[in-house]
Amino acid sequence: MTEQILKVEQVEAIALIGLNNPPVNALSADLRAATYKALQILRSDDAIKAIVIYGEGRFFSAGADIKDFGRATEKPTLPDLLKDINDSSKPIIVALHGIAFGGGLELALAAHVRVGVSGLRAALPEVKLGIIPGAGGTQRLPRLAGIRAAVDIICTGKEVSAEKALEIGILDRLTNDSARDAGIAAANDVLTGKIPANSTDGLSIAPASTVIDAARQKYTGGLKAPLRALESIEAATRPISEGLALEREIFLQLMQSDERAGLVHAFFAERATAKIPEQNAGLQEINSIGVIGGGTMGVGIASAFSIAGFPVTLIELQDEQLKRARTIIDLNLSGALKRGKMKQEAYEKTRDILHFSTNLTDLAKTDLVIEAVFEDMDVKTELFKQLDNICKPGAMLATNTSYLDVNTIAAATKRANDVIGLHFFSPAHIMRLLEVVVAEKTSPELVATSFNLARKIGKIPVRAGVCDGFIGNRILSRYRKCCEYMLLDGAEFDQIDSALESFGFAMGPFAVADLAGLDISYTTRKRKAKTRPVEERYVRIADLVYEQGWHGRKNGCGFYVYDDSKIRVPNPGARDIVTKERAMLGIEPQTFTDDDIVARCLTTMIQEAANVLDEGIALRPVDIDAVELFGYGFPRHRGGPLHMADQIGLDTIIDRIRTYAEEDDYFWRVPTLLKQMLSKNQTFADLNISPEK
Ligand code: T1G
Repeated sequence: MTEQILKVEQVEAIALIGLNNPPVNALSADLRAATYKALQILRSDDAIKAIVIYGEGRFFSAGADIKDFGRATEKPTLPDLLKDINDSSKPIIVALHGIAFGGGLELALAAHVRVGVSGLRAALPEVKLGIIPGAGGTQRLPRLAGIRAAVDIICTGKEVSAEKALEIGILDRLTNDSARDAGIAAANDVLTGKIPANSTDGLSIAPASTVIDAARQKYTGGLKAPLRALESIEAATRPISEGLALEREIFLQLMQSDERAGLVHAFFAERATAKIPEQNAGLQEINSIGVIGGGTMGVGIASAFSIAGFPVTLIELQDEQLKRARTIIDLNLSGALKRGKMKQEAYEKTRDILHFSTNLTDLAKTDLVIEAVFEDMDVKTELFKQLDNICKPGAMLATNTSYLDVNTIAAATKRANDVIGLHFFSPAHIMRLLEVVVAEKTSPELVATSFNLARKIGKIPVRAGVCDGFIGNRILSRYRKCCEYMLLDGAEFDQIDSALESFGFAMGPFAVADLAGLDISYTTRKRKAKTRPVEERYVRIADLVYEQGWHGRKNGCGFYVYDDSKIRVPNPGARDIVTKERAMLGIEPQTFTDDDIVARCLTTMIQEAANVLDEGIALRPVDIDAVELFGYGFPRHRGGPLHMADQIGLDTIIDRIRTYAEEDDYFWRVPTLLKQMLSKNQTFADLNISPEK
């Protein structure tokens, strides 16, 4: 094991330890044990005068092995290993390239000299996982870079460039060599006295209470980790042993928190969705993109591909609409440039390869065409018939429909295997989720190609089957209905919004409805009225609000009244509508606590998610969590509805559904899958490991 996981060699008086634990050089128990042992052997060898640690492969290290979280830590722990490094009688030089995150960076901070290779990205991202650096980061980073920089880096988890790391004292030197060569050169300079080798733990720093106090005011977003990190950083002015002990105590406490479990689940969810049955299918070459429709979605999709450097042709019916689309795409591209998502050169090149046309035949040679026109089946099928005639054989044809039947759209062509759903979320150049909707005849190559493309444009693809609303909108529709029922039955709309916002959603459902435009949802409801089951309760409140001419934020009034500052105040007229509607239906308003509101919403999301899973619309529970986290604003630290279902317990969920069913046994029915899981004592996490039920 030692030989494989570490590459140890000697160059004259210098020993080299190469970390070799693909794919990310995670500091697993085996790697720690091997490094600890190698250091002992090398230190006892008189021929060795200095030791270099570097990373084999793509980068230095992504830090502790996140898969080990929640398990007992095997010895030596990372703090043990790092203390051993700091206390080493022989100088230890760490050479960093690519990525040095979390425990990887902490390892370097404990060494005597740090040399970086250009392009290095350093970070202590632990707060993003609900914990604080647990191997000296909160004590050693302040000693090297000062409290202000440490607070900024640790409380946000943000990345620091190689240049910045050099400037603030994390690095002693920055080079363009390979990490191994840079390490050897630095070790030679240490041995000849050109670079001093210092013990970080021996450094002391002055208190900076104003910095800490200001940060305390800033990190009040409800997450525990940034505030606990501050507590630990504050202790860096004390002797190192005391600071390290406090850091460890906080770290171990946070390791047990729901916040940590949720954030780690979200980390793995982001990556798990890529594992699909089609992952080994061949890829189609996609070098040009056509987008049809210059509305919000079309413009966002065109921007997303342009930002990633693809040549894009956008089609609209009229010059006027094209002009508007061009202006917005320009704004999106310059925004991406400003945010550092694009380099200047790429920005200019992209603008050169962005075309606008009113002529569909301009897509004749395009590799991928995405339709983002009006959400109407007749309009879409007519367009796909035309595309079938215009597009070259083998071109990939995608619809951005958010709920229509992709099988029917595909059947409008004579090449259904070339048709797929690519459901983007608005604003499409920002939102990370992409539902890849696989229709009956969609070829595996198309699915694999879509996943590959999604990654290239920075999206998180989730595989979905065909049904009304796919994964996300189907669950959203249940959630909204549940909120409307509570509104009619006695909760006020602003209470529902604020309860869900306190839970962690950026906006509650009624504020979202105002933002999206009450006119849009009104039209959708009217269109769906014919197919609405007669047994289903229908709440007219949103219709009545719209019929007053209140369209939401766009005309300053909806459920709320908005002034120029966009501060919302409940609309008394909307309140009045609610009261009258309750009275008209003879409903005696009941009291809902904030907890009741959240419990009902979560329960119905879980209920619908279980049906989505059972019908095979989603591959695994984790795919549903990913959809909710990356497309629907489900709070990341909660991990997603099915992660929460496991925490709450299936028996509780089922009990809740049965209790709510006493009011409405059409809406509240226990899904078959939940009953089966309960009888087999299964959790959703079990289904992630083994997709078959
Ligand atoms: N542990 C375990 N697995 C990891 C991992 C880690 N730290 N980092 C990545 N992976 C897996 C990942 O799940 C994926 O697996 C594969 O590696 C490739 O990753 C004591 C306690 C490093 C920038 O938070 O930010 O140190 O899906 O697809 O795009 O204080 O991974 O292939 O099966 O993301 O090139 C702090 C998290 C740990 C770093 C590489 N470290 N990782 O991105 O590849 S806590 C982090 C990342 C800690 C100490 C504390 C990124 C990356 P699979 P990938 P990538």
